[in-house]
Amino acid sequence: MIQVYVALGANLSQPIEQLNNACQALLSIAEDNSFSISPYYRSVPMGDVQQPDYVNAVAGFKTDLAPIHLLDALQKIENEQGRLRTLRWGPRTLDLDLLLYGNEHINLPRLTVPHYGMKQRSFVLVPLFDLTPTLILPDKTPLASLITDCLTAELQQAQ
Ligand code: PH2
Ligand code: MG
Ligand code: MG
Repeated sequence: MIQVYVALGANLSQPIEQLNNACQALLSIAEDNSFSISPYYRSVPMGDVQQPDYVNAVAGFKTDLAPIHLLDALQKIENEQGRLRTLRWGPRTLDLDLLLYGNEHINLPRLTVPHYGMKQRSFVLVPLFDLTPTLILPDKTPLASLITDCLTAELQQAQ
């Protein structure tokens, strides 16, 4: 059984509800009593596309699924929630990104873990820190060393 972390993001079609529904779906693939979810944060869109603010969070849970099967399960949840995505970096109803799969480094055509942008993104680092403040990343960086006031100030509590 391996501990995994998944980033959740949505900025269309009632984003908070999208995240609530995604949590129910993730709960059903998580090992019993292993699921936790961070607070939801509102964040300004990263990238050049004009689009609504995002609601972001991070979920952590344990699973026996192999990385590619976990990715399949995440993409199935995205599709079941009517994922709309017309543009790379553009607005979407639900985005589930696999951040960490234990301490493994995975480089497959469909899947790169750790997620390539996670160390630069406040909307990933801050909720991940809420869940597991003692986390050491696979490259041995303590998560706490990446958390700054400036980063935290980029986010607002959703709801
Ligand atoms: N996701 C993107 C592009 N830009 N900006 C924020 N704030 N949050 C996201 O989840 C996000 C983004 C593409 O996945
Ligand atoms: Mg994605
Ligand atoms: Mg993403």
